[in-house]
Order: sequence, then C-alpha cells, then structure tokens
Amino acid sequence: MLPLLCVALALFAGAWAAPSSSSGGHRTKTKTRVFDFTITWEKYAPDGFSRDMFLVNGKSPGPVIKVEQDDWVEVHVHNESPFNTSLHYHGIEMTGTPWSDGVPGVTQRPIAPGSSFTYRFQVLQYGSYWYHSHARDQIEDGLYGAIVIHPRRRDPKPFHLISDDSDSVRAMERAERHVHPLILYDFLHITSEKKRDITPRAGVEISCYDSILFNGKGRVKCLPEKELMSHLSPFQQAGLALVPGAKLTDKG
Ligand SMILES: [Cu+2]
Repeated sequence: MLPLLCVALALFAGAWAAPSSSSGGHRTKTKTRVFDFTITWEKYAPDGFSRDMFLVNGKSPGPVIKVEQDDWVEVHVHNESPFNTSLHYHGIEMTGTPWSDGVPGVTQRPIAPGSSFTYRFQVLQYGSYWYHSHARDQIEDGLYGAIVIHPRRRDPKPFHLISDDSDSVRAMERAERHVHPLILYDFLHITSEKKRDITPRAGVEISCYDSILFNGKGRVKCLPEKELMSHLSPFQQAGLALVPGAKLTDKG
C-alpha cells in the first residue's frame, strides 16, 4: 500500500545460535538477531502538526531491522498502546514459520493491549523490505519501519555487468554493504479510524494527504484559497464551475 524504503538506527543484540545452516556446500554459523519493540500510542508531530499515532520505541518509523542473509530474526513486540495490533514483515517469505507473518485472524491472534508476542523467522532473501502493522488501517498511523538484509558475502555479485573498472566494482560492493533506507510515507492529519468513519459518510475515500514524510519527517505549507485558485487549469476551473457556489477547500 504505502511506499517505502529507509531510516535510522537499528536496535539489535547479536548472539551466536545453534544450529548451523548449510549453503553452497559449506557450513556457516547463523546468528539470531534480537529486537525489542515497544509499541505506544502518543502525540507526535512528524510534519509539525501534532496528532495521535503509533510509535515503536518512541519513534515513527520504528527502528531499522538490519540483518544478514540467513540470520534468524527475533522481534519481541510489547503492545503498550490501547489497541489490538500486529507486525507484518512485508515480502519476507517466512519459510517454515508462517505463524510469524503477522496477520491477525490468519496467522495469529492480535496482540492485545498490555501483552507481548514474539516473531521468529529466518531471512533467506536479501534486499530492502519493510514491516508494518497488519491490524485495521494502523499502517496509516505510523506503525512501520524498514528491513535491510545484507546479501551473503560469498555469493557472486552482478556489478561486473555494470562496469569493467575494478575500482568502480569495489565501490559498488562497498555501497551494497552500507545501505541507508529511505522511507516515503503519505501522511494524514487524522487517525485511520477517523478516516474509516468519514469515508462511508462522504462516499469518497480521502486521497488528498496532508504531507509526504521522508524518513518520518516532513512539512506542511498551507496556501491561501486565492493562491490555490490561481493555480487551477482552465479544465479544473470549468469543472468547479459546474457546481454552483463551489470553492476549493483548505485541502485543495
Ligand atoms: Cu505489507
């Protein structure tokens, strides 16, 4: 649904875990990366406008889940918000661990207020993904974050297909090791529940968002109606003129 891609600091503690996994003919030790996520419902103002939203460990987007391919990931979720919730790991295949997919009513019961749930799964893919609530429309209330999975070092890289220059190839390999996710997020100044309430009464789904957040930060500039009107194309002006007395609202 919402676009994604990046963020800030990861919170993890690495620990060697048994058993080992085998791949490519030789055995490698896999790590278990442990994350502790506390979900709260608080006032937050990512674009300067304060509204209630979900935070993970005090921020939105939540911490980056930054791991290596083949790692096991353990996410301990503590729900200190007043709502049922869950975390879904978008695009992660959940091979052998479907119960960690985070879809309430399908793979788990929702995580009730005041309770905790542990997700445990192995990441056999690599690349950029994201996690988000899969309960109600909480995805629009700030409950999301990035997942970065670094590829196996020993696997062949495709960069020689881009350049013959060994320095360039090495630079691309270095860049691959230092990915900084960038998450773009459509942001509304009302909660998703309020939007759910308004939509059937209005007969149209709100598609006009208040701001775009980049890694959880944005700004809002409210233009006066006169200036908005001056930007209308002749086609838009003609459309508006069909409804007697119609004017642009403060959302355009
Ligand atoms: Cu998703």
